[in-house]
Amino acid sequence: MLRKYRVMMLPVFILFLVTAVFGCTTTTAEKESSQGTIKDKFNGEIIGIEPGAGIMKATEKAIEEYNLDYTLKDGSSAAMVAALKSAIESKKWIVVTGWTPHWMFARWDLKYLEDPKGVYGGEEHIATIARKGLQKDAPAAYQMLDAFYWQPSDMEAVMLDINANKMDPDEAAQKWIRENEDKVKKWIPEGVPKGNLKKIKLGYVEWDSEIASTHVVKHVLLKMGYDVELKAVDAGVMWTGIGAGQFDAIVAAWLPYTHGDYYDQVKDKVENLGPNLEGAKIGLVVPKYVTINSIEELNN
Ligand code: PBE
Repeated sequence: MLRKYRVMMLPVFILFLVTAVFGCTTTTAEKESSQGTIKDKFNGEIIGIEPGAGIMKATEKAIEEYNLDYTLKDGSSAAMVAALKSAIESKKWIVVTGWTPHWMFARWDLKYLEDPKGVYGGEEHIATIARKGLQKDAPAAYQMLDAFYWQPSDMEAVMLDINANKMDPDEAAQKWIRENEDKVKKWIPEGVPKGNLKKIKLGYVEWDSEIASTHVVKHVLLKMGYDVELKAVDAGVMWTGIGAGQFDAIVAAWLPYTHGDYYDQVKDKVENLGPNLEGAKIGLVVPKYVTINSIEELNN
């Protein structure tokens, strides 16, 4: 009886074994396919910023040119950095629209994905643009804006104070001015009349880099005795605004590429005072632990 029972149980046991082994194999296989492609690891998403930014247009172009099966998420620069931070904390893969100068490169180990098709346009500069007539209305301010020129490391110092050290932009700008008197002195003209215009209106977008530069310029103009009004708007409004003379100046023109289209629409109506910073760059940025190196690999 006992023996008969054992013989009967044998197929059941075998069935059990087979199920266990196959069951296990299936689970592993399933796991592999869900972790599988590069695209899955990035959740099929590129984390973008404000809709009007040049880098958003460039990324749409990149999606087309590299045939990327990805969705570009828009939002804000702050939300992009928050997503990057939380991905890094859990070592997840993430790809964001990024730019230099930016404090995030000092804070985390990041890299640009190579862009063999040159969609993001290579190295560029940030220019100062004035409305026509500013030179006549506020000669000293105009000359200061024309002379304003600094290094990426200067801008990064201000950005880092604001973003990593949680300093107020005005405070961070004043601190940088205090610590860089020699540089600032060269921007302030001597013996040039202030002119009839007492209040200078600067337009900008709340990108971390532009918050830094615009606040530094604001405090230099205040030191010179002008009133200053800052107006935070989006990229399109900043450009139509300077074209229409609603702003006296902007120090946030990323050229020749990122804001190329915007600039072309107003270039006959404004005065380009040239670069205030050289060595700027935009592109797709990932944490260094991400094992791909090129935009082309995003589809793998
Ligand atoms: N940015 C920062 C801007 C210019 C400055 C790269 C986000 C843009 O894409 O328009």
